[in-house]
Amino acid sequence: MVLTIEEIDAYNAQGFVLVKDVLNPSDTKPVIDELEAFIDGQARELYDQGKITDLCSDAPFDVRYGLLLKQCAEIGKGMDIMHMRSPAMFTFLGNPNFLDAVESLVGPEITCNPIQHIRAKPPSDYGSSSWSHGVPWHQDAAVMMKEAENSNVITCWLPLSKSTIQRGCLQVLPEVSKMGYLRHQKEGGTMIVPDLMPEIDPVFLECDRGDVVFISRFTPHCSVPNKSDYCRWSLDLRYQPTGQHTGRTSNPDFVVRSQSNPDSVLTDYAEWCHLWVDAFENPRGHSVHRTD
Ligand SMILES: O=C(O)CCC(=O)C(=O)O
Repeated sequence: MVLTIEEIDAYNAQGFVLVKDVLNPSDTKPVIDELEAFIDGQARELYDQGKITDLCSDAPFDVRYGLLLKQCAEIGKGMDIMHMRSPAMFTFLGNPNFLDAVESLVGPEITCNPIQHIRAKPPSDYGSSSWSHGVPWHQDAAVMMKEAENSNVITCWLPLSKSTIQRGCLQVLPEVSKMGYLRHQKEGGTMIVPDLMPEIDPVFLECDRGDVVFISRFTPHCSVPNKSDYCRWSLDLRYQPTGQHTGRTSNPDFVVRSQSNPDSVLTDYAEWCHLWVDAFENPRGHSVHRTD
């Protein structure tokens, strides 16, 4: 779905835009099915090892992960895009419906930036899972090398289940992207130096599966712990014009759409897996956060 002129203008003015119903349920269903199968596999292994006693097989997608986490923190081990390297995820990264929206902000030559995550954000008092306690205020320009400061990397944040204030939805500071990069510190997790935090009221981006939040690399955003009984599931993916610096040279980027050179588009799933395995087995390049 292409964005309207109003949505593009809103993105340019505010540094973010929340677009409703970009995706159909059929766009994300294969990814959710894969996640459910992954969790089921992990749960069965932990059950066989005596580390959990209840498989919670009947619990829905936005409940089961939390119930399993309560029993064993190992449930989420390896659950991210680059480690799972699952076929439906690879297909989704090039989903034409989604890329039509991305093209509205990035142009027709599109590269998938390697900074990308699956986030399961379970109820924060159910145990420790990497994202359950939220993330501090930061700009995504700070999780990239400074060489990428001028790259038009756009964060696409997609809920796979309801994302509400109670579930710790994304918060953004509007219109701050115009200030460019703000200094970040390492203490407390990569975060904007507290004295430099603009005094602006945050916007809470409540949204649901099918919606997409587009955020500029200079838009401060954060999320707080999930206080509900449900798991907030999301993907955060990044896309950029082909040829610009990715800010993460240790990890593989690839072309997902090209008018000028259609043959450059990576459609080979095995090759995508190979690129990640090679990056892990033969480390090179840089993966640094831009903190003082
Ligand atoms: O999903 C969240 O809670 C935070 C996401 C985030 O910080 C990001 O995508 O850069």
